[in-house]
Amino acid sequence: MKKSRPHFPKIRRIAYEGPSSVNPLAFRHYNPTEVIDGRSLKDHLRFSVAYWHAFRGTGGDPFGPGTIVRPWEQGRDPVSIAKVRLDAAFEFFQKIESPFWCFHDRDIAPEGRSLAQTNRQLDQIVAHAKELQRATGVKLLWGTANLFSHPRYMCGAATNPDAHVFAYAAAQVKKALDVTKALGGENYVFWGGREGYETLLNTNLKREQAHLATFLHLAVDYAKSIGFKGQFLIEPKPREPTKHQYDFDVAAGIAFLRTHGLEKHFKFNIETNHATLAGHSFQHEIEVAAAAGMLGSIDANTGDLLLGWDTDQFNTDVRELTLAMTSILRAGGLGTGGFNFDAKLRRPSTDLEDLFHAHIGGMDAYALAFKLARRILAEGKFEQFVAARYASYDTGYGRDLEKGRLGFRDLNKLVLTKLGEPRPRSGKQEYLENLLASYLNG
Ligand code: XLS
Ligand code: NI
Ligand code: NI
Repeated sequence: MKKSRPHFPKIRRIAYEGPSSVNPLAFRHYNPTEVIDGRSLKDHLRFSVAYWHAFRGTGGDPFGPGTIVRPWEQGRDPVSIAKVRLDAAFEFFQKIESPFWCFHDRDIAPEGRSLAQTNRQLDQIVAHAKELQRATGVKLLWGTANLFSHPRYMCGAATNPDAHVFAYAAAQVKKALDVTKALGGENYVFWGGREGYETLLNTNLKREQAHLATFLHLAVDYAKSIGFKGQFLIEPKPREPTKHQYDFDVAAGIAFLRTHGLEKHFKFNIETNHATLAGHSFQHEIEVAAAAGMLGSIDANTGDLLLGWDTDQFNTDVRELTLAMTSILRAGGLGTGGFNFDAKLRRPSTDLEDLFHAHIGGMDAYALAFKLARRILAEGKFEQFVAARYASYDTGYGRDLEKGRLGFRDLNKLVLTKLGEPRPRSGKQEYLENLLASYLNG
């Protein structure tokens, strides 16, 4: 492949300089080649850059247009621009030491006048992406289809009241699965962008949910037919853009998948900002998915608790990430998943360099959280506390109870004849919070 001139000429590959470094363009905690338990940190963390934010984000918001102008966005032919943009992106992935990237079909290639033309354009870009992946070693964490931006999807895709739109969305996802497979994607994500409703006055909720399930079954069948082995992931979000989205949170997602016989085929892609929009903590959503054996991947970002929407900021809150990481590690990790920075620059962050600062901050925070969580788990103080807290279920009548050997009559007799009144036992929250702080603050 011919070498073009660099798109980030002033920035070299970001190096690890250690915790005492004051260089803002260096890693302080993320040392990609550091080997832990026989695996490099790069392989443990499986970071990914989100193409839509990093390379299609312009800083636009409902109150004004974009502010971010990239030097490579020049020319008339959208397909040629898309190719150069991809070159810039892969230079960035390498310089920021990200082993993966993620995209929506419409982020990487422009929509044409017909689906056939759109698909041809997508094929051209995918061929180029394949070449760039080969040349750089950067891999595809997941692909997905944008079923929410085009006006045809204003009332949903799989849940659209018009079967014609359902059919169109199916055709689009068929193609998105083809290209995700062609690029070796390790997962495929369904985020139900407009799969919900604005008002129940015009909505048949039961029928829409059944259509969504049908759509997912068809996707599973098609993936099988083409030999796509990637993991399917549902990304829950309670609202935005619609008022109510069917994949509200992980618990609603599990209920939906089980109701429709889809639970074997899906896991969850959990996004921090979506968790908090649903009124949960990030760690809560991870625990709920892990308890069901359905923890898949992470969309790494954060919201702003003073704002009620998906602000998609880079997360540098080591406390929150350490808690999340302990739950992830305890669950056995993310498997084929990874940490995808579904996060964008603030509107006034217009320098090319800002893209580096943003990802360095996110990667360093996750790397530090990973190390802290490993220490916490290795020392096992919280695990021991929690185990002791439930110890009454390990022996005697507590064990019989867990095994289903006792009924209400037995328990009633036990209390009346032997046990009497339970003694209060402290939950020791403040002690545990101090213990956590001692790990975080050294
Ligand atoms: C939007 C979602 C979206 C998905 C991919 O809120 O986070 O970016 O991750 O469609
Ligand atoms: Ni996301
Ligand atoms: Ni989001």
